Amino acid sequence: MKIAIVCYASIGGSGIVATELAKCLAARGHQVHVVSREQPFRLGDDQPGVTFHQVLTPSYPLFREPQYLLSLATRIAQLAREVGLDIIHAHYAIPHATAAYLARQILESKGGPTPKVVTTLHGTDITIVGSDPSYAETIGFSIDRSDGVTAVSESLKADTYRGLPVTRDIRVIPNFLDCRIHHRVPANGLREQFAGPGRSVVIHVSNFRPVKRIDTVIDVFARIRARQPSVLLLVGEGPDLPLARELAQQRGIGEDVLALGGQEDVRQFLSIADLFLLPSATESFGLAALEAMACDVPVVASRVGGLPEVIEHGVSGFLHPPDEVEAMAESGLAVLTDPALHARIAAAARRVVHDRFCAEKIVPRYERFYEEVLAG
Ligand code: GMT
Repeated sequence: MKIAIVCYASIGGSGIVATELAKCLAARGHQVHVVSREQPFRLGDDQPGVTFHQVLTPSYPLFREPQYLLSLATRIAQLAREVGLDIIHAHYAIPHATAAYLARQILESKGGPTPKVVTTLHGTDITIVGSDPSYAETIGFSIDRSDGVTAVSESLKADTYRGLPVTRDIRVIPNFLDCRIHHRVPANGLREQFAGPGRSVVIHVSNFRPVKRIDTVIDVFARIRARQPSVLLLVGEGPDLPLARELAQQRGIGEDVLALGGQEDVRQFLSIADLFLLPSATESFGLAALEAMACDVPVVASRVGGLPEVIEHGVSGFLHPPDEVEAMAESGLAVLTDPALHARIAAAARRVVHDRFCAEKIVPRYERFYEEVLAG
């Protein structure tokens, strides 16, 4: 098949999943075209079977706003004509589902062959941004007009019907990892750079937006550190990172909260961690949690959205209501101070990833879905 994957290139789960899907589909013999504003950071320069197509959005002094939707739709339509696409797969509905819909309409109007549009819903494209009254009608319309729609969890599927004017079928295809690559790697002295003997390493990886509740990350960590010597590694960038630093200083724990910025290979840092904190307000799936679990790191997370579809409380991690900071700290302390419990949870977490969320289990489901959509 000839497939265009349309996605965000910035550090974020939807772009990561789209890029990994592109690589896996190419490895399975498909011709894959990635369409984005910049090259996604996990794509790498020389990916056999994958071609990157940059979307250029010219500026014009009259416009204050970049017209990305229009340049993206135009680029997709051009690409479809150039290579004869079978599928346009839009990851994250805003504005990708709308751009794909427009591109298909343009192609249809010219009477040439028309690719099918598949949209994958990822999270805030539905739960926070997409259901905002400023967007809901157009986004709902674009999703409904896709030829096939998938969501990354049952929870997100339910949120879509609740929050948007969408009536069509939605297939749940969960996120995945390349398990051959994504696992615990040797530490090679990295841990000693952050924590001496007897100290635990707690980690949080995100794009530091309000939905990640960075204040709660600091709060839970402060409670853990008061009873167990530990450091907190913050991996990623985003608007709330300064808040994390400020709160850590205010609480007098600044020297134990280390911001490492965006990292291309998060595995290295997950592989030296003992505990992952994810107290998000909402999380349609929690790819960051899955990455931690694949590296044998127990996760303490909020019981929200799709996280219960990934983590079983007390078995493969811990889930608490987002405001139960004390309970999150207690679960964190339990795994950090009880090596047998830590080993049990880490092993169960790794098993969950291997049994349910490896690429070889999930990518064929996307292929079958494409075939169904192409068959109409
Ligand atoms: O929706 C977002 O906030 C952005 C998106 C992203 O690109 O990082 O994250 C969502 O998609 C990920 C990949 O499917 C999921 O693992 C995240 O849980 C989800 N984020 C939220 O729901 C907050």
